[in-house]
This record gives sequence, structure tokens and C-alpha cells, in this order.
Amino acid sequence: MLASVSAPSVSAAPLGTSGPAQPGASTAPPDAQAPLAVAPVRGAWTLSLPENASAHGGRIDALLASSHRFELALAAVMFGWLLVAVVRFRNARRVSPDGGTRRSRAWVLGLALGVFGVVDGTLFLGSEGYLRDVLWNFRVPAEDPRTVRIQINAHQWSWEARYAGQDGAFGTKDDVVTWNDLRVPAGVPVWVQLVSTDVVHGFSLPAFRVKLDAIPGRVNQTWFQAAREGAWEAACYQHCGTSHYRMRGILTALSPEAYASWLHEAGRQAVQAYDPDDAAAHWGWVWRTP
Ligand SMILES: [Cu+2]
Repeated sequence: MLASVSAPSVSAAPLGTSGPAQPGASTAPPDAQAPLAVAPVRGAWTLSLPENASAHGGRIDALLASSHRFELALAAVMFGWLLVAVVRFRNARRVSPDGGTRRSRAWVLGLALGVFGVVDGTLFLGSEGYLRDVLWNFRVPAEDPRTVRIQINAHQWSWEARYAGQDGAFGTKDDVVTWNDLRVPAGVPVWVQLVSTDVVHGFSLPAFRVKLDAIPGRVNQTWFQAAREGAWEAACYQHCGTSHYRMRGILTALSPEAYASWLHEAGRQAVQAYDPDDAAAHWGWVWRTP
């Protein structure tokens, strides 16, 4: 997979101990009996996609929309033809097919190939463009000096996130660690590297059209960019045990200034609370660019 790098030394320790205290962030392991971090969305039944909060999510939505338009058009043509055939030949006695003429077979083959070329060709080109420009294009977060890097450690049943802090280096005293609480600046690339310490989890940001497997023993990565400020769900989409349904967090996109001041204060408190003997708090890996 292009979207992943092999795991260097992932020293994610056994979990269950809290990291350093952060201001305004969930830093303690979630209590299994506590209310959900994010209230379930109770809205009217809808067939539409979740709102799009990503700078690039519109391209995924456009692909889905064109796929649906093709499906609708093909279904309309096929059902229409079926209806015509049933009505027009309702009194026909002959039931065995004659295989058609050469000409009719050529028509069928040509039509099938034409439909395949147009429908699958459009989807292929759209997908390929998205992979090239966005999903696999790590040059964007790598070359943008504002990029926020986050290491996420998935485990039963929460998301533990690590920020490099003010010094920009992971594995130092000012690393900021949060639980089920992702904070990012709006309008800035966010580069996520993801591991799991137990079973396979699925990191999902529905409003950002982001899905990424968290697999024990390897580091997967993706990037996205919040189009605006707000708060959205971060969910696990891979059934991962009895409390899978509780494995939810919240992603908050702040203004760049609010994000910077949060990180500054959280890093300051992390330095104060740093405990060199708390082995469980010192997970992480060397950030590598593919
Ligand atoms: Cu999970």
C-alpha cells in the first residue's frame, strides 16, 4: 500500500494509565460506564451523506454522486426495456431463444463495452485523480510548514492522540497526549500516523471522508484538512470487541490562533506533569515521511 510505511519501533506500552494532564482535554482513560464522549446523532432519517467539513471531501462526494447517477440511468433503461418487452411480447408463444443475429449480438457487445467504458472509465479517472492529488499526495502535508502531525494509538476502546508540542519533536517532555479528543487548526493540513496496540480498529472521520485501518505492527497514515471550524465525530468503523460502539471521540477544528494557544498551554502542563518513570505514557515512534 502506498498509504502506509512499515512500522519502525512502535513502543506503544500497555494502556490503562493516564498521560500528563492537559487543559481542557480528555486525558484520562475513558471510564467504560461513563456517558459517551459524543452524543449519538439523532436526526431525521436521511439518505444524504454526512456534512462535508473537509477541504477535499467534495471530490469523494462527486464520485459517489456520479456513480449514483450512472446506476439510476442504467436501472431506468433496463427496467424500461423490461417493461416494453413484457408488454410487447405478452402473447408470444415461443420461449426458446434463437441466439439472435450477428448484427444483434454485435449491438449487445458494443453497448455493453460502451457502458463499461463510460461508467467505469469515469469512476476510474475520478478515483485516480483523487489518489494522485489528495489521498496519496503526501507532498502537500510534507511541504507545508504549518502542517500538524498527530500520532494516534488506537486500542480497546479509545483513541489516544499524541502531538509533538512546541518543540515539534515527538517523544519529548512537552508532547501533548489526549484521549478521544482531537484538536486541529482549520485550513491547515493535518497528517495522521496511526497504530493499534491490540486488535484491528478503523479510524473514521465521516465528515472528512477519512477512513484508515489501525493495524497492530504497522504505521498507517493519511492526511486531511478541515475546511472550517467546528466539532465532528471520530469513530471506529471496525468491530473490535464488546465496547466497539463506545469507541468514539470528537474532532474539533479551531482557528489557528486558538489551536496554537491550546497547544502552548497543554504543552506547558505536560512538561510540569512529566513523569520519566511512567512507561505507559511514553509510547510513540519516529515520524517518517514516505
Ligand atoms: Cu475499535
